[in-house]
Amino acid sequence: MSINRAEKICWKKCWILNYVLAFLLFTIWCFSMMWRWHPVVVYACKEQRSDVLILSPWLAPIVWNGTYNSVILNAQFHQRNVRVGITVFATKKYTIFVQNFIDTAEKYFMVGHKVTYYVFTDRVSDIPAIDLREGRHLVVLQVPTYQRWQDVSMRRMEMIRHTSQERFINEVDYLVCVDVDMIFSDEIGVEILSNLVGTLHPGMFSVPRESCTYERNPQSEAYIPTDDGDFYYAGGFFGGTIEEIYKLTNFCHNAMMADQAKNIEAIWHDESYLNKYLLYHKPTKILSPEYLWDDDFGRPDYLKRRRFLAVRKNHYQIRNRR
Ligand code: 5GW
Ligand code: MN
Repeated sequence: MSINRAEKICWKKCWILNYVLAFLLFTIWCFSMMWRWHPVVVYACKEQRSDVLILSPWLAPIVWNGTYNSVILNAQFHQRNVRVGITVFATKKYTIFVQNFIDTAEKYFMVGHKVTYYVFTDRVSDIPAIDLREGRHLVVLQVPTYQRWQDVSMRRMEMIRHTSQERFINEVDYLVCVDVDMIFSDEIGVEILSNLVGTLHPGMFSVPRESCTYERNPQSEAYIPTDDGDFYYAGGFFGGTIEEIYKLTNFCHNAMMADQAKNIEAIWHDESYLNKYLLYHKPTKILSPEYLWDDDFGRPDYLKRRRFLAVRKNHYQIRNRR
């Protein structure tokens, strides 16, 4: 009888002990999971933005400072050994911008990744030899001189389309196509890479769509009705995979040629055709104006970084004299 009672107490104790043990193990497991995820979650959410739109209605991320983690993204893109091409046009006097553009890009653009600069110019001998970091190359490509500046700007589409088939497809995975009268003044990395990428125009940010400077002439191939349009994209910064860039530049060039045959030209030249394309072929990623800023637009609160800045130029000197 007494032995039986002793056994019962022992079993009771064992059950309590088991519960305590299970609870302890569960707590340890919880802590280990927290430890595992803690740094990432906290770091990624450190500066979550609530002051700006960070997701488009079709669920494309809008890239702002504080919305991504470069450590994670760099690891992802290194794993894929991604090669990035950057195209820039410098004809006539615009060759003077090349040195500063590349010098600052060496400091800030895709640091640690494989980069090829493609400089299109009509003055090959004016392009300086520039020291580049390891894994980075400069390719200078000869292009014709166009007299009208509108043609200089618009013909970029045709030349990018042509070179996509000829070279880019064999040499790089992503292409970034930008203006040359710019400098890099903060980091621009793989957070900008995606299938099709447009950049919000710094001057048209937060403007209602009916006030955006889309082409409003129904005769033009770039026509966008006043009750349509979402974002207004800048002509000076777009990107994507070579296939997507081919499709984009092919559309823009063909649309320009169709308009030319009708003797019309869209209000903002290549930018108008780009906006038409991106309205009906939605970008998979959108860059905030951090990626294309001009100090003429001031220093609004939402702008935490100025990564790619327009160089102030003397319009008369740079454009009108030889
Ligand atoms: C552009 C306007 C007037 C006269 C000349 C040009 C011009 C532009 C040029 O002579 N050479 C040249 O290479 N370009 C290319 O077109 C540059 O890559 C330049 O960044 C781009 C767009 O022209 P921008 O930068 O003058 O236009 P905004 O709208 O940025 O001022
Ligand atoms: Mn420019």
